[in-house]
Amino acid sequence: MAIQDCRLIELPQVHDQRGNLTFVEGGRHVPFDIQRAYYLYDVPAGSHRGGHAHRGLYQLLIAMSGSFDITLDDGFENKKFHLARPHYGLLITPMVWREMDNFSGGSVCMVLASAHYDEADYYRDYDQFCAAARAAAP
Ligand code: T46
Repeated sequence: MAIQDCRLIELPQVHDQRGNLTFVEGGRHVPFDIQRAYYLYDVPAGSHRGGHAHRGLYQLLIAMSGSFDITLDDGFENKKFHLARPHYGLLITPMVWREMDNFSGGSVCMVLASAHYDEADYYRDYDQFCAAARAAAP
């Protein structure tokens, strides 16, 4: 897995006079079964989150409200995304380091994940992550 596999996914929107509705179906709009949802909210101005990579987890990050930046790094290259609309999700594949910052006031980040929480799936040390990513590269 590499940074090229991470991408913005445009989700369906149903518009009518009552507002908009967006939905996400596992295996259809995202290439994994959804096993967990969690959300980041009440994030103080200037906060940084992330600072880790996952060994096997796939995730879709959605700015449900407000906006924030995410920088991805696969040990070889970086790519920065700005999430600001709830009908776009950022797919993050395994073995990609992520850093999140520039949260706007009142922002909410919802994450759909391919597995239950498992601390053993995390790389939380950047040097260790880079060594593993480079060792696994073809
Ligand atoms: C990611 C970004 C976008 C749980 O107990 N269950 C959970 O499902 C999660 C996600 C976290 N936790 C615990 C683990 C830590 O003790 O909550 C605490 C804070 O987690 P963390 O420091 O990893 O939070 P973030 O915002 O830096 O990262 C999270 C996810 O962990 C991560 O997978 O990609 O959001």
